[in-house]
Amino acid sequence: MKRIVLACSTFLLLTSGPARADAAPDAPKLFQSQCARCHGDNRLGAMGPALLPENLHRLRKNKAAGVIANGLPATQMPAFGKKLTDTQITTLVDYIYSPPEHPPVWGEKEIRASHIVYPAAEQASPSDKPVYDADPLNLFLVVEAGDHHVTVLDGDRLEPIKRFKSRFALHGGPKFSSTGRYVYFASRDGWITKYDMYRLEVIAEIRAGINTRNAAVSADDRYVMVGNYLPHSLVLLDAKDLSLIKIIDVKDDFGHSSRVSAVYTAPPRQSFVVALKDLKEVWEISYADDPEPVYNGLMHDYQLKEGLAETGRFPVRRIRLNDYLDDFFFDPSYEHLIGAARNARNGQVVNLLVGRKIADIDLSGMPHLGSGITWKYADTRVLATPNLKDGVVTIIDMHNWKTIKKINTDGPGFFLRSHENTPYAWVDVFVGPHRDEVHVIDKKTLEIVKTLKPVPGKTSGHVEFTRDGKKALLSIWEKDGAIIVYDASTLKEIKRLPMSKPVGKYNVYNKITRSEGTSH
Ligand code: DHE
Repeated sequence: MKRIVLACSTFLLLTSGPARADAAPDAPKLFQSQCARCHGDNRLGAMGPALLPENLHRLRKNKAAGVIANGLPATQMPAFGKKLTDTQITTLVDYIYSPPEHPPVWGEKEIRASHIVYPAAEQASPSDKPVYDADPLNLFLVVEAGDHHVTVLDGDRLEPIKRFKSRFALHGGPKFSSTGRYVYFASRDGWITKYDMYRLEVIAEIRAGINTRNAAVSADDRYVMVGNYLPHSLVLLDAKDLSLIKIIDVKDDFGHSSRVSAVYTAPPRQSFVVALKDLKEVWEISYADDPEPVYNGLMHDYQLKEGLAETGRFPVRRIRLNDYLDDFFFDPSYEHLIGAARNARNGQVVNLLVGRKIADIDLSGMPHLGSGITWKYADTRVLATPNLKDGVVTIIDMHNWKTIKKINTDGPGFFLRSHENTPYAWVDVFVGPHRDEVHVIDKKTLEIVKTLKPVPGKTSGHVEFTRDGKKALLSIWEKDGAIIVYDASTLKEIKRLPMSKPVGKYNVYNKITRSEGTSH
């Protein structure tokens, strides 16, 4: 563990002189001379991000070549176009998109060595008051992917109160502690950052994986669980200072390992629930001091014996399925999880009490269940989800798991958001050609009542509401982007705040009260 007293701001020069262009380029040598100082000798990342196929899968090779040639504005990645030939750039691209000769290791030693506890950790006290006069529960965190920063936004005055540099490429929703005092961010490169929302300071950081999916915080505020693609592991951290508690290898009975698709907390069950990319199993890991009563009250003895692969602290209960379950979504009682099935024809409902699939649902394509939401509709509750492949929002009755309606949209979309106090649900469609549009759906009629085009030609997506549900904040996902604030009932624009590719935004109150209109 490192204790950092002063923030270190070293500006590293990437190059060691022009590379020779005549001989056939030697990729490893070229990498060592041009890239290793920032991206690590072993490509696992250092000041710059990791450069391994798993970490790069979202970037097309020709784009990567462009980044090497032209650099990345607002980062320390310089342009190599004048120093390297096209052949050398292609060689580097091929190299970083190839698996390394020796599979990278990220185990206990590496995780512990990455641990940083900042002075703020010791200074923070339970009696602290916020260092600002805004409502701490109506703050928003806005993740700005353009230059890898986070803005803390006052949700009443709609003004930023702080902006700080984040780790490279944060992804997924930051997870708040139960009072909203602390928040935990996860980056795609595996960095977990704990931030104090009262003092507005970073408390601690640790790199839990090489390529991380997401993180969850236990409802009792004691643990953080991190799910990784690389290596195939779950990493349990102490939420106080992010120190490592346990690494759980993700393997089945035969030793087949799996990437983790997603991990979430199920508060009433005092457990983490984990979806696996490569095994037909869902895992439930209890964080209760004594998990027996939780499981015993809910399962037959047979399932208890069958289901618990490990005993002792943090036992892994393994629910076997007959299809893979990717991303998923809980019902409000946390008894069911609703997941996409790999067959791309239907979704599946798994009952956590009995530990098996209880229904198939009509969800084809690629529903983005992590952004599903629910609301009361007539005498039932519905689940609604957008779809990453089809221009459709599917509405499902949660009492019988039947589809009530498919709302056709102008394209596939990522995020659907609402709030208890608003009659509308907002869905973006930016995966398709109408990336500048957002539909507003009436939750009573299940009809699109308005299509907004906030900035023609510019990508718009991801909405989050103020704690009272009266205002909706929408992102314009461009380098010179913005947050646009709307009156959630008149749908009129109130304000624009310039931001650098603001991806997601997260309201403290809506998250800690587990609002039905947002993700948790
Ligand atoms: Fe996400 C959340 C998976 C690509 C922006 N995304 C999540 C979550 C999962 C997920 C499992 C929930 C994690 C959580 O909050 O704990 N995302 C995936 C994918 O499988 C996918 C399609 C491919 C991948 O590369 O991983 C994917 N996601 C993207 C993007 O391309 C987006 C649009 C831009 C980006 O930053 O990468 C993106 N994902 C987001 C955001 C959230 C998210 C903003 C949090 C939404 C929220 O309101 O909670």
